[in-house]
Amino acid sequence: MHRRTLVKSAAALGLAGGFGSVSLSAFAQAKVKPNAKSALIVVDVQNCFIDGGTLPVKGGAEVVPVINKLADSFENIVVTQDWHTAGHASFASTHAGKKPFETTKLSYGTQVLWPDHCVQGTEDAALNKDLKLPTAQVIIRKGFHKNVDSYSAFEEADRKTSTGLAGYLKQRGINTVFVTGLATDFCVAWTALDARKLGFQVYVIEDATRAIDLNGSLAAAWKQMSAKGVKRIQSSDIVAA
Ligand code: VGL
Ligand code: ZN
Repeated sequence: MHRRTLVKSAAALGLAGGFGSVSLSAFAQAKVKPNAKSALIVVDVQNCFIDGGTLPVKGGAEVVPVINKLADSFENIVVTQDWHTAGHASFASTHAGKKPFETTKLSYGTQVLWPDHCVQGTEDAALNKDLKLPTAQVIIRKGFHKNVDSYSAFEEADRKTSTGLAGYLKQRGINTVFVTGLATDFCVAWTALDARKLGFQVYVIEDATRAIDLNGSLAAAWKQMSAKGVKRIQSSDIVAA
């Protein structure tokens, strides 16, 4: 770390001015410090994306304790839910002759087709019961227009329809988001990329995410995110392991 960065982070941590004895261990434990203008975004930690659900992400349950612990470091928490109609356009079963994980063309472009998942009001679409976020302030539901998917928490796949989240965050003075949840290469990545596009500082907390990894989608997502200035960090950068 360069000296100037070190001094700046020391100031940010409130350590400038004579607390020499605590400084080094404090750096090791908290390289990134969320503040009142930061929000934790918890993407789609729903039964559908966890073992026993309709579109399970490998290791999906493992993000839950990591996110629960991170929550203590945030004043602002946003939760999202994938919330599809029955017969949604993103479901393979809606398209004759199509199987899950194939693609089709919809009005807005290529759409990956998924197993039926996260149908509104079902237990499958509920937030995982082990997720403990009593201080979360808003739940954004997405993907509820039958003919349009929405991986991103900000904008639907037609690239026109807003979910309202950007306005909500901006009106509350939030300028930095930390994205976690499922899945790294779909809803997390699209949310992070849209947040950058909308002018937020963006961190993805890697060990608080798990991926679907369809045909190299995970590597592609990280490449795109890093090209757009999304910062890739670990939960240990924020809270002691
Ligand atoms: C997601 C595929 C379909 C996600 C949602 O949450 O990443 N992936 N719907
Ligand atoms: Zn979905």
